[in-house]
Amino acid sequence: MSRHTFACIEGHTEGMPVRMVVSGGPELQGATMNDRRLFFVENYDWVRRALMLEPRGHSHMSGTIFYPPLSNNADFSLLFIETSGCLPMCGHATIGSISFALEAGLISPKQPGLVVVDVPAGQVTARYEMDGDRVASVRFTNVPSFLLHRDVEISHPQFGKLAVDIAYGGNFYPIVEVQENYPGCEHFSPEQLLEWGRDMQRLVNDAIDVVHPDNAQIRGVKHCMWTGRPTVPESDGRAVVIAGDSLIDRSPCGTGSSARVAQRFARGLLDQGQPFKHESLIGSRFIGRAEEPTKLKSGLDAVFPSIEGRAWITGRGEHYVDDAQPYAYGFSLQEFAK
Ligand code: PYC
Repeated sequence: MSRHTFACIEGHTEGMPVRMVVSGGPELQGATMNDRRLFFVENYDWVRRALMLEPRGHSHMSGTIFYPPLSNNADFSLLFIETSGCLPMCGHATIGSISFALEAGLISPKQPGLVVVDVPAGQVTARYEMDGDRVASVRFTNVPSFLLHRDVEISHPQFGKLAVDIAYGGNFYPIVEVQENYPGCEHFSPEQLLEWGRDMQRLVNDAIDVVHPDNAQIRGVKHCMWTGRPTVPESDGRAVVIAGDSLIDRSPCGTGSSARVAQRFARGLLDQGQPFKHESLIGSRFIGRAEEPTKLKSGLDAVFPSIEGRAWITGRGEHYVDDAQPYAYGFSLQEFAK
């Protein structure tokens, strides 16, 4: 019989859960965080399942494992664990983990006000503001983000013909803007958007091979962004992001907002540095900015987006994974569905 204990900081970023494992995470092998992510997936995926799925988690759970820095200039490293797998990058979990690490005293940044984190997608730099001993906001600069395909025609079972942009912000997103056959996310229930978002992922993957121009290992669509009208005039846009089969982001989604910033910048709808206040399903907000234009190695135009948001610690937990427990390694209801 074996028993494992995971100590976690629990909280949320703009409403979206972040469970950060601070002790008990497995030792990983590999030169980069992406190599370590692949090592984890191969050898320790049970840790992700046990901590993200039921009965310890739920279908909208999301988390990270906190590790020491890999690069000399970094303050720490992160592995992202989700209900759907291990993403190369997760924006809301980055904002949450930086806030938690600072507030819990797990890091003392080399340069106050600036945190550098090694993540599987590369290195992320973030500026943060303190309010007493609380982190008031975190603004991270993401990996180069870009609009890969414009106006891809998709025949959706619910809406008929839709023109969909496919943009990258650390993950690929089909972005559905309001158009003749799609009136906006505010007209539909979260359950409908989830189901139709699953359809959209499948339809896009059937229609085109979505591949990162600089890294053929990054391919395929596992998310969908339904946009719509914001609930307050101060916001510039609204999005409901579906990830994998079962997750609806409660935040505006960090990588999704990065993809939307890149899409709008490429289409001339957003200027460099101009704030884009992006609202979520529940009305929480990230501020996205197109910080600096760049080019991919392949020559495609891209941009470094930044995403600013807030996170809160709601508690601390110890989770036991014990062979003797029923459902010790987690389950999702989908696994039982016909
Ligand atoms: O914030 O990047 C994000 C994210 C990805 C999936 C859920 N949230």
